[in-house]
Amino acid sequence: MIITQERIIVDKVRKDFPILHQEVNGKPLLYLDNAATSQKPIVVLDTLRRYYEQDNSNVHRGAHTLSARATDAYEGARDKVAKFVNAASRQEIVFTRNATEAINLVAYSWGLHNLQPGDEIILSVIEHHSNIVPWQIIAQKTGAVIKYVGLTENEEFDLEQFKSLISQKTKLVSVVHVSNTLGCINPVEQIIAIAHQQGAKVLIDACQSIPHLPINVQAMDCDWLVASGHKMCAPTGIGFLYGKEELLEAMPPFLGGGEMIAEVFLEYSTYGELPHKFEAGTPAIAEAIALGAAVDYLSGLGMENIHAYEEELTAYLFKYLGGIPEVRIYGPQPTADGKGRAALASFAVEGLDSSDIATMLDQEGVAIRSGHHCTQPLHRVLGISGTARASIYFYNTRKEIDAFIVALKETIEFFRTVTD
Ligand code: 7TS
Repeated sequence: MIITQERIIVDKVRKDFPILHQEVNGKPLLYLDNAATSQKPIVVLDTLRRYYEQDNSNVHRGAHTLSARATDAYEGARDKVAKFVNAASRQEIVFTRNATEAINLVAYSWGLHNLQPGDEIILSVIEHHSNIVPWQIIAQKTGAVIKYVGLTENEEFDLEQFKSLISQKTKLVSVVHVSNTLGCINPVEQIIAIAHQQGAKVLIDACQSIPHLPINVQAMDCDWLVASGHKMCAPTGIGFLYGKEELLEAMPPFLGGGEMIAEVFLEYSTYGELPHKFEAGTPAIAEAIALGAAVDYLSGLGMENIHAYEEELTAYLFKYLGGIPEVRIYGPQPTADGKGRAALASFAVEGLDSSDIATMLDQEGVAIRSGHHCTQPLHRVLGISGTARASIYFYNTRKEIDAFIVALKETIEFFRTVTD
């Protein structure tokens, strides 16, 4: 199916999302907080319900039929995720609670055991807190040093500065693919190639790219990639780590317990095969199976189609939001046809607090995020304490953007008259 026309979205796709069809504060809900979490299509909701109604059981342990069904569905979801990102094998996909847990897994398992005093970790000032704090903890424990890539004048990842920071001392580069605040799309293929020339490993935070763009981990050649299911139409409580098999093989377990062992003795234990070595305890079974359903749903729409439609909406959003004189949008400008950045806009309105804007818009049924979006260091670099952020997904429409712009203009006008 090709989604390039809004009619198809309104006629078909929006019907798949029951939550969108409601009023909030007496106005039709206009959900523009998709970078925080996406809504869930019926097929995902049905998958959760069907699992609990028909198959609920624990995985990898029972000889009975329900356990076999639950195990097949859970492992089937792993196959779907592996295919979705084009992993070389299913062993390379480890289910985690979310991207944050996946980054911590790499930090504690690989970082703690491979970094030495004086080794360097390169991050960027654009990173979400979840790709900063775990490395700060590991740097404190190992004596490794963190270096940060800054911004270009265009408010994008400074590739030239990255080239000047990287050296033989760099052991790890951990960077976001698409920024949740600036919306810039980082040149990850180049970053990875440069890092590999110096012998450094690369982790890619794909939280804001995988819901919107086709991802191919083999083509990208990243060493690890992390994502959260809840931003890509799946439930909360499920995410995943992709890792190259030989790397995961060499990494010690992150958490110990049931599910991840081969044999346990009183003195020591041996560990299970990949990926089970990293999945201690009863996993989020229903959520993982529902992630598989979400991946099927997204593949059915076509990631290329989703990306193309979102580019149209990006161009539209920037034309009208950027056209409001009091508004300053952060991050790079898209091209006239919406290319070159993600479908979100973090913005400030002169003299207005971002939380006041979001609270006022909520009265009009418009859901946007305000504050630092878990990128406090980036906001400090930009010299601001917070921004308002409208973030789009493929079920949004131009009509909704129109309604958002009207509501925002009214909000700006309201505050102007109150302060005058
Ligand atoms: N990395 C990026 C780029 C993110 O945008 C987020 C969440 C995370 C990591 C962490 O994801 P989690 O599922 O492990 O919590 N970003 C946002 C946001 O922009 N607004 O709310 C959450």
